[in-house]
Amino acid sequence: MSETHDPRPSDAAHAVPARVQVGIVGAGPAGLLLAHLLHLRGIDSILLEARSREHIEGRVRAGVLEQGTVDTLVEAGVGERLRARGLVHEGTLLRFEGATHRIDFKELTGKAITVYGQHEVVRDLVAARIATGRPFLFEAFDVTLDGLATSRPEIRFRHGGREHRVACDVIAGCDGFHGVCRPSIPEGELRVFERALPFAWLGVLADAPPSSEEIVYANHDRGFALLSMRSKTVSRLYLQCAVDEDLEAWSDDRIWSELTLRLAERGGFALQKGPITQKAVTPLRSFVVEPMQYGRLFLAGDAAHIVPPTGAKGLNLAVADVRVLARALDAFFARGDASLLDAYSRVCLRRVWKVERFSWWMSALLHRFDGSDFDRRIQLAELDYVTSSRAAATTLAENYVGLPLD
Ligand code: FAS
Ligand code: PHB
Repeated sequence: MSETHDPRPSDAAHAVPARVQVGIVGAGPAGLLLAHLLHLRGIDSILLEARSREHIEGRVRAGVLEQGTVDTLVEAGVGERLRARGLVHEGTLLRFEGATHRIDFKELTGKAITVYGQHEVVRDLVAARIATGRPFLFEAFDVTLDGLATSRPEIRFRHGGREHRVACDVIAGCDGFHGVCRPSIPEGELRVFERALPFAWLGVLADAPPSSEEIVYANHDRGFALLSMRSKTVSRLYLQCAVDEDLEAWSDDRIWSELTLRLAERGGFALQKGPITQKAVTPLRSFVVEPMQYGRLFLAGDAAHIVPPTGAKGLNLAVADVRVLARALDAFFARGDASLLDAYSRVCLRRVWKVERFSWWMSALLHRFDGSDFDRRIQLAELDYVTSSRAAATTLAENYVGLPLD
């Protein structure tokens, strides 16, 4: 696929309007997709991102897109590279006690997933935003929000050495777990639900052809391992590690050696190795705030919730939130109907909690816990049940490919 040269932001994209209908903080998948869906509905917005374009387009994170996410991106006109480069998977592999079992998504649900890096999704949406000429500012610093409980909230920020303030009708907090929007909500307004897992993931990106056509989830006595990919020549792999794991203690050789042990198969399994180009340790947590809104501020994606990545849900949940928010904002601006905005949290949280449940269940199924021998037997029995019962396999499959979108 020949790479068309992405347009550079026009001057219009750097012009800061005095007011907009929607101020969007954060240009990850949530903020970028919301900006595009609003554009398609003729709703104006400003999109503010703290980091540089190069940084957000190079940030390797999620890799699995639900069918609904793919459909959303294609319907929004930003799915061309995704359709050309995405790897469609009709199943996934669970490996435990040296044996491999396939969960056949297509046969069980009629759907598939697509492996396509989050950074590629971001790249496609950045190009689409720039092509609209609407305000899009990278390296926007010191964002603060005011007047959230009024009908004219404001965003203040610094950009290009100047202070700016933009009056909005609505603000979308799409600035991720560490952003400023959620903390801008007054103390006592939010209820936080949080649970940390007692381990983390050491994730690597490697210039090595994937050693499996489909994603492999391995539950091994030494710990969990995941074999995924970004293309036919780039592998994405993860190892369960300690929460405070010292990355410096993990040479490439040690990583490959541990992955080889954990992904081993009774009939032999050759793991293709190659130069590791990125490595990082990511903590695993579940986190939800209720409600996901306050006054004219609406939180979407990681700003509102975090799931352990075992179920490959983080990015997909952000897309689901944004679909609900875009439809609600369309009703608000087109007809003055605020009912969908009022229902935003309730509608999103129904899916959020079902996805939290699935992500937690997948994490409990596949990782090694310092539990009793009894716990280990129960875990292996659950794996045996999931891979030998159509009903049990269907529940995994229908959650993994994505529950129906609202
Ligand atoms: P994001 O965090 O992607 O985007 C928020 C954006 O807001 C960022 O660009 C940030 O720079 C910007 N921002 C923050 N503060 C700001 C401020 N004050 N002003 C302006 N901009 C600001 N999910 C999976 O499904 N599978 C995975 O394997 C996986 N791996 C992950 C690895 C890591 C290290 C992390 C952190 C997350 C991972 N996730 C994974 C989850 C991830 O994919 C998120 O679910 C997804 O990025 C959610 O998208 P957003 O809600 O847009 O948040
Ligand atoms: C990935 O490819 O990054 C990936 C795949 C499956 C997961 C999590 C991450 O469950």
